[in-house]
Amino acid sequence: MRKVLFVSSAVALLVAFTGSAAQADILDGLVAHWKLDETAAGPVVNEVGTNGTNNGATIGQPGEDLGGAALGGYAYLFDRSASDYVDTNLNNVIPATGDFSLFAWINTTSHTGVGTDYAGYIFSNYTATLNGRSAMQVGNGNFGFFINSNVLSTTAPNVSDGEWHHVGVTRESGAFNLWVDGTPTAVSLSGSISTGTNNWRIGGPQGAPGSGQTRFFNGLIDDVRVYDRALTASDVAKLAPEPSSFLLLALGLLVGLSRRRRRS
Ligand SMILES: [Ca+2]
Repeated sequence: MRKVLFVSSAVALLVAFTGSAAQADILDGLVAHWKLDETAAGPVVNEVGTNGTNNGATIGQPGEDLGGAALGGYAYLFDRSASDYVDTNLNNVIPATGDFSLFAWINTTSHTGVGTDYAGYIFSNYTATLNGRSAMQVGNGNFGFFINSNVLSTTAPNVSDGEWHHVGVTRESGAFNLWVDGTPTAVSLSGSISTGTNNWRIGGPQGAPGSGQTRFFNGLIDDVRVYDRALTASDVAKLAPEPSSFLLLALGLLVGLSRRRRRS
């Protein structure tokens, strides 16, 4: 029993250690971070700033951020038909024209558009009239980001339902990349993003449903992050480590510890 306890403790410590070590420089430039790990009603905690407000999303769902549910990593479930969303209470977290990164884990129940609407919004300040309205979104198989209604770009890779995908957008010196599962795709996108007016929301647009704004997300969202710099591929890999390499690392360290223990 003591050996089992030792091994369990060692694994937990090693996973915690490797997790924190991998995060050391991924905190640089982090301006907002919603882990969405809440399991009790209350504020939607932003690790580095103003907390958000939940409007209907189901908390405490199995997550996909580092460690997963086994280590306290939970996610929020957004029901499109109930118009769930989280208000970040922030309206300037993404700069109008400067460098930034926006990343999240998503697992869609359905990415099919509603009626003629295209998509489910992952992170959005969309309103029907706002100049500079923007959204990171998924819909009809594609992942994308837009600024205003006439500049829409999507990536070719499908974002399939019922699976976790790590998605994001970066802008560096005006050049955009869309990211799906660690792979960037350069896209041509222009326009200034609105700041200082409407709050950004996780999981839905601004405005009441039924007024043509039905682009609410349908599924799980986890670990939403905003940076004031463009993340590199190496940075993004730290946010979405290959499960196999993560497991192998933990197992390797465990074997090493066992050998040391046998010798002593
Ligand atoms: Ca989480």
